[in-house]
Amino acid sequence: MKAFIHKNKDLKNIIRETAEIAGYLWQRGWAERNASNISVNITDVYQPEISEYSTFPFYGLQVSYSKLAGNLFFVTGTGKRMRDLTRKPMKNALILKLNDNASGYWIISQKMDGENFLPTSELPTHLGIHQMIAERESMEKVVMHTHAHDLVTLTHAKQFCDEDVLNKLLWSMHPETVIFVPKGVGFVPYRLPGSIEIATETIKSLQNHDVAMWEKHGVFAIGKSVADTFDLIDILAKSAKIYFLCRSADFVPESFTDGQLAELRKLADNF
Ligand code: 2HA
Ligand code: ZN
Repeated sequence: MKAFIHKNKDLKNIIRETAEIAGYLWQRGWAERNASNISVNITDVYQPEISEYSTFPFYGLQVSYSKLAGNLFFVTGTGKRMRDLTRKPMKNALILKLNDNASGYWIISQKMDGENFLPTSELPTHLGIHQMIAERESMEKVVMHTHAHDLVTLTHAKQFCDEDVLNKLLWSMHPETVIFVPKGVGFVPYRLPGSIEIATETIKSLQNHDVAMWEKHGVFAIGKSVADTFDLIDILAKSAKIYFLCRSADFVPESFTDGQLAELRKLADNF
């Protein structure tokens, strides 16, 4: 581990928490092979001197993220496994710093002559979301993508590929979902993973929600910490699971009544 990480308690805690949660993604069965990726904006936690990074490898970006100029991110690596990240975070994730016009980044956590790797293939979506967060000046620091299969399964049925239908279903299965995911989920129709198109649609969706469901692929969520972000997905996945358990027991769930939902929503408002 690089000396600057060792010396920074806050940064070490973020890395430790990400490693722990990466293990949960794997245990949940949401992170097969290299599936899932996480990025954390660590600009408030660490700012290196230019002499510490100017000689490191530099990579250009397809799109410039002007609001993120000079920002630093802890990001999982492309092709890396969440289960490996749990044991060896800095061999499976990296720290990058955007340049002053945000047209590219240095990877400042890797050895110049070591076995280097690039950030997640979903980097355009991650940076686009962080840029949206910076524009509206809200407090989220974390973007998480994972293949939460109960939620993905829902999006294989046309009838659920609709934001209102999805939210009614997910809120009606479990009280926690109304309380902890009051903004519900956004729905992003199928687009090629890693593309600018899917990034654009996801950013649009996350303007009004903390979680966006990608049709036939996975979910993207934002939060203040890695644990909080995981919790949002975990709660929604629980709702979907209850629905499928009812259906596999061969009955249609009764769901909450409108009155019960309204009562829960009031509780959520005061939470
Ligand atoms: O990190 O999940 O969508 C790999 C993926 C790409
Ligand atoms: Zn994915």
